[in-house]
Amino acid sequence: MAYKTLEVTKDGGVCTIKLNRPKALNALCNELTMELAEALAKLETDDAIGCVILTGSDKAFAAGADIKELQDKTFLGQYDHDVFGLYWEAVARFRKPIIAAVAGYALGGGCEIAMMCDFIIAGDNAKFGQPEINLGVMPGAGGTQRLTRAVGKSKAMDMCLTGRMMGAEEAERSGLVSRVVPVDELMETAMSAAKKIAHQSLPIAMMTKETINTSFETTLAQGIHFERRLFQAMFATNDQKEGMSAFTEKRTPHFTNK
Ligand code: DAK
Repeated sequence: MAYKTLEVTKDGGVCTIKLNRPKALNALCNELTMELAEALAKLETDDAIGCVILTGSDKAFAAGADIKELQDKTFLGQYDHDVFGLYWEAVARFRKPIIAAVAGYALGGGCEIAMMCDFIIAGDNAKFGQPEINLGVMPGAGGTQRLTRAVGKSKAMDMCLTGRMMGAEEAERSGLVSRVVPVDELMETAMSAAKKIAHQSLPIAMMTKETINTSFETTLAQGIHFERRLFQAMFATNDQKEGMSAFTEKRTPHFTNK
């Protein structure tokens, strides 16, 4: 299906979703937001896809929510039609592995969406920020919560209160991104990571993701309990048998997602 604000391509178990509103630096308008949620919903049940890459252009991953659409909104307009709450959360709710490949600006909602992905690979020109305070508001799609969990209170306060941007090197040092690569190697690096993931057992990768995400919602003891149960449950899969047989037989495993 063709989208107006996204380019969606598939290659070897990986789907790449490229945000595509270059003139507005990929500002997240309602149309883009709804198309993104629709694309992810389709991928959720696409058996050929084991990993998704969410990316933008070399200049901007996304410069935030579309301020031109937001400026005249009222409280009830936001509350009754909570487009962002409803549809951006589709990224956080997505059950398969999803990588954000970020070059250029990831600001406001752009930074929030990148943080909803499982991990972020950044080009060396990436700039992360929650500059909403400059607009007379604050982050509204998880920025105050996810950024704080990623980089700690001091840096989250600094970024949300001053609105300053964080470069790629600082973002890696602070734990916001998993790796930084030259921007012209960004997609190649993200694709290589995504293909590696897509060739694993999908249910095992999904349970791994679910378990790591659980660590943000539980006590340590509950999280470890959850991990142990899922680890034990993995022994009910063919893929556990295949993975361990392949190791002992010194061959590459062939996972069937069963
Ligand atoms: N919205 C709309 N248009 C944008 C935009 C944005 N966020 N960012 C850039 N653009 C447009 C510019 O207006 C300009 O369009 P024209 O004037 O050419 O028509 C074009 O993109 C190029 O931008 P610039 O000329 O400004 O380019 P520069 O290289 O000079 O500057 C910049 C790049 C990224 C530093 C600058 O564009 C900038 O500061 N952009 C705004 C960044 C920002 O403040 N982002 C936060 C947006 S607020 C919610 C939850 C969450 C949210 C909302 C609701 N609910 C639960 C209800 C989230 C809010 C946000 O994200």
